[in-house]
Amino acid sequence: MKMTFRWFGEQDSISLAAIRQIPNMSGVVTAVYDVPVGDVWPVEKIARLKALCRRAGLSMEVIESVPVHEDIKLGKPSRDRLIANYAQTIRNLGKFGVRCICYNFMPVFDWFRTDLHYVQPNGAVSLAYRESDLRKLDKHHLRLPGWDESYSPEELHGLLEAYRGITHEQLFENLVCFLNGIMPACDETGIDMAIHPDDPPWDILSLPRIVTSAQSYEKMIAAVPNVHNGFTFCTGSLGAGRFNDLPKMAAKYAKRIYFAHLRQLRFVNETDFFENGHQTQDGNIDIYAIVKALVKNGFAGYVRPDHGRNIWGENGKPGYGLYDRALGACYLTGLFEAAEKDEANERCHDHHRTA
Ligand code: DNO
Repeated sequence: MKMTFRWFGEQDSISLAAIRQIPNMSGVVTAVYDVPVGDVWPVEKIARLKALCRRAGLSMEVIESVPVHEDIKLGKPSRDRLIANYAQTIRNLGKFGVRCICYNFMPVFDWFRTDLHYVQPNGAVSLAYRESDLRKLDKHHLRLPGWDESYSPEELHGLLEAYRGITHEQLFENLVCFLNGIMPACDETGIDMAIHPDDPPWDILSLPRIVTSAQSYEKMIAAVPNVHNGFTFCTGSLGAGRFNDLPKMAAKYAKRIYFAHLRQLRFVNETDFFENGHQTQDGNIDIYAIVKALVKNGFAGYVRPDHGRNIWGENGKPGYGLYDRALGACYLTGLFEAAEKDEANERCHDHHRTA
């Protein structure tokens, strides 16, 4: 396991020096933010980002995200050129030691919450999701901090129209076409693609969503068996669906999970929840069981603490303050240390028993 931390580039209010001081921090997960979606990331920009990380003593082996252009998701004629551009970006990233790319295939919107400032009884502030609030939202004026894309109201309207009539099956076929187009670049560079699940894992605002469950994982592996076609196991996204058994999924796909986003949420009813500190006792996601399942089944990927609360008076980007994510990183490091040592001991006992 390699512990990492998301860094939103030079615009991030959190410095690389601060990230470096978090115990056990190996590197950052970052992106080039000033290239339009669909264009090739120039080598110079990647080199600059890498140099900043290296100077701070941090690696840059994971990119989150190289966004996928909507025309690719929609299967438009321009997709061939856009997929070729994406493949070139992969090749460029490969020159700088990148090992894993996190991306998503959610139409139009990335992760989705209805409240960015949910104040908990203890004063901590976190993100929350309420189904009734979703219905009240004006879907033509949406923007969440942390999304890689932003659209004007006109663009948004056009996109929502373009998705009318796109079925789950078509969207899935477009995903397969995209993956088949970029796998040669992954084979060449050794870069693993790690798809982020849809968050929340069901259709929202009449848009189809296709990466929601163990069945989606099965379907993706069957369609594109190449080992570079893998997953970002985001416990907060998949866990918002009560139908998902996360420890079971972690065990089954441990070797295809190249990146784990570990975070917590607490349900307040069947669909509504708020996000919380990372500890297992703080919510409905059994982080302890997930870490154990990953370790036991050969997980060798990257980990990052995910959305944290804003605590201790911090007024950070919602979900992405420094303090609570740093606490999360320490908690996760402790769990991994225990699980890895238990696993090593068990192997040793098994060896002696059979010797
Ligand atoms: C949310 C993040 C997502 C993720 C993208 C990957 O906090 O995990 O925005 O970066 O879905 O493409």
